[in-house]
Amino acid sequence: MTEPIGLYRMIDANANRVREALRVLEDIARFAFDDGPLSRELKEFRHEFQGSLTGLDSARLLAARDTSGDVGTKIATDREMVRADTRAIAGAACGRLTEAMRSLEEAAKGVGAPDVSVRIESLRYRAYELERRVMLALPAGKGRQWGLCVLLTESLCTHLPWLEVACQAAAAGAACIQLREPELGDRELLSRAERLREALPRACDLIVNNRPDIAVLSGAQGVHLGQTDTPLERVREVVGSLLVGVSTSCMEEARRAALGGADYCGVGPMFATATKRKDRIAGPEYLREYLREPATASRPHLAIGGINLETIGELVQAGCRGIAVSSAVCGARKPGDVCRALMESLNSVTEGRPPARIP
Ligand code: TZP
Repeated sequence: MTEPIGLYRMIDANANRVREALRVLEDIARFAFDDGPLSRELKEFRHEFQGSLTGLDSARLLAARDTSGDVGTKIATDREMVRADTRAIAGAACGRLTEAMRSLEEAAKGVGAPDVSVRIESLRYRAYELERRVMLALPAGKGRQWGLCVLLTESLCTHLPWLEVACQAAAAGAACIQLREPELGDRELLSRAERLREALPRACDLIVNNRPDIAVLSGAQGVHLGQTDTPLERVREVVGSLLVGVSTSCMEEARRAALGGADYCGVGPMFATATKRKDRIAGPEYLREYLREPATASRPHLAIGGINLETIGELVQAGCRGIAVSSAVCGARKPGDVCRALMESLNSVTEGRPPARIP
């Protein structure tokens, strides 16, 4: 029996769709969000998908291709032409990916390739999981999901000058430095923020704690607010499109921050810490809640409070993608080494490696 050429066209077209959708997602993870582990995972998935087609006659697939005769190339909906932001592009690519896999699965059965169909089906289930990971990793606001943010406080820098700590952390890959000096006079704070912005690589964002004015004046990327600081909506009036992050310790605060347009949320305290006295420890369960609820999960997070190489494992297990760390980095003899080890732990689950060992 000769299989209908239409099924080969379906397979060819949908295989192309899958590859294209994966390429779009990979490029977003790589170029828009500098997310190495995620872009690697997507690349590996693309290669695996290619392998799953083994058994299909590739010459026959190519012979069946007829792009100019495809009646569908002229049909476009208005919605296809509008993508509000990078996240919307990723969402559309995820949808295309799983739908194309389903169509491919059916067509493969029709050309007598049930083994290909079974392989695609199991990859499709993984694609749903991948979609979840991608959409959680991509921020809803304009902020990106930082891996490591170092809270820089001079009094905690016991071995090296504060600027040296910041530069070593950034060189090791910290994506953000938050200048946190509640005791410092305005002039000195502004001067430090300016020195930091000058010294840090462009890839490393600078956030000023609780001082929208200093953030704007110094050319920082944003400001971080606590629950008792000036309200987010009022700070927006001053900082415009700069990033605004908000500390949260429960879902009610997190939902309010998300609704108010926070670009990221501090989520904590995860563990007891001497750096900031807190009456209540929110704990990793709060991070799990934050990541379960789409309205908050789609916003970048920074787990905070008592995070070090011993405690980070539990957060990674909870799905943590970003951490804010102060004493473990500022007080280290080699801040760069600690940053690298923390980031290695953070990425260990997605890369399938065990968490980094404590040096
Ligand atoms: N907010 C909640 S815990 C904390 C802040 C600012 C301190 C985090 O510092 P450390 O030393 O990493 O525990």
